[in-house]
Amino acid sequence: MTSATLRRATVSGAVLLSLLAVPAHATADERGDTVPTAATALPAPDLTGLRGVLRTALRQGAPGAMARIDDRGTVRRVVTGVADRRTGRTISTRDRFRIGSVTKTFSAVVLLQLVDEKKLRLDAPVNRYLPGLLPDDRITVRHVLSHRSGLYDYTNDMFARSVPGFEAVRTKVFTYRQLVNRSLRHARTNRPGAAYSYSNTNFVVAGMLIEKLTGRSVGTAYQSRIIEPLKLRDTLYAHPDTKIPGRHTRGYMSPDTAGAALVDATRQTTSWAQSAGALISTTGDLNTFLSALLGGKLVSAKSLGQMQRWWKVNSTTAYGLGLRRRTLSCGVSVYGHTGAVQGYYTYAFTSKDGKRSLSALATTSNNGAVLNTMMGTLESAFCGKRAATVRGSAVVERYEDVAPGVARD
Ligand code: REY
Repeated sequence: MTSATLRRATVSGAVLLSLLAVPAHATADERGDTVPTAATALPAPDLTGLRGVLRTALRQGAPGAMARIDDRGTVRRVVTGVADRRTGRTISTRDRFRIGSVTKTFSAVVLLQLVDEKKLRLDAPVNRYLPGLLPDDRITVRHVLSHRSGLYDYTNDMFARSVPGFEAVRTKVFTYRQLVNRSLRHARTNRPGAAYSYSNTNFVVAGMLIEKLTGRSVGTAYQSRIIEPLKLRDTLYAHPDTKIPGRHTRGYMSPDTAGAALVDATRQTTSWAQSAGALISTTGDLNTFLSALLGGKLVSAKSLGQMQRWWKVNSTTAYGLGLRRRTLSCGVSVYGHTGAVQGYYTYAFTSKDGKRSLSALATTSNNGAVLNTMMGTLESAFCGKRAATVRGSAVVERYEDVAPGVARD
């Protein structure tokens, strides 16, 4: 069977993995998985495929979907659907939206800058900087930024019932400590450092570290350390304001009960997330941010190396410090994060050298089908026509970026 026939056939995850080309000069990382390091040219993006992915997301219930690729100065934009179901305005890549956990990469960058400034040590206990905060002195800053602290994700029970859970916190303003306390009511998920378990609590602790070490709010830290230097004119930390200022797309959460109306989730404090997920941005700004990060413009080479000490999560993904690596069906690895706040699913990833970036958004959430479909935007943007496909849509593994129970099948 040729690989072309294989790609047309129904491909299982195992077969798909055997199609991944791993060059002989791959390096072993922290957990021993292999990563291609050669700077091979990327295949051209497949814009027809990208459009198909976005249309599928619409069919599956997203009111709007869009993607923007920035590739060495060339910008490509694909949009479908509406920014506002009431007015019917077409969605635009200039629209701002809630980026959810892509915020975690911003928080990690601020902390790595503080490491560069010798104000923070990755292997020091969190409790050295925030005395008595955590019940275990062995939990380090590195454990927190790599989701290996074992701190339970308080959003699991907060959003066990998606719509009522959301409505209960939509306009609430939490202190960081209240969020950490919600986590500490539960047993830890693992011994410090021993296992990866995605948890928003980690990046609430990250926010507390930022505020303790800078003496200013996280919003000020993002502003002065990332947003201003990179001139990200559409990126802002509005917490605890409920509005998205300026031109933006609305976000619509899927209801828990089939057939019920979509919930307009645009207005919310996002206080349940804060430094774990409350930033607002655009596809263009996210591409600029990730290109700058992987291009070495935000943290020192040493710190960028620390952010890329990978912990294997599954066969195709690994987590560093506030940064995820995904290996796509064509063997290309991409670096970035995903976000899932009510009404908005975001994918923001860049190539190893930061020179090609993709940011994509679907304006719905609580819809596992759309979440998985949107992963196909990475395949189209970085694998082009080499993306493995099954009956026209990109082959992707199940989504594992958010806390258990976040996506719905
Ligand atoms: C929040 C719930 C999920 C989303 C979360 N988001 O941890 C962080 C991220 C900041 O990764 C909500 N899901 C939804 C549920 C599931 O309510 N029961 O999909 O709208 O960005």
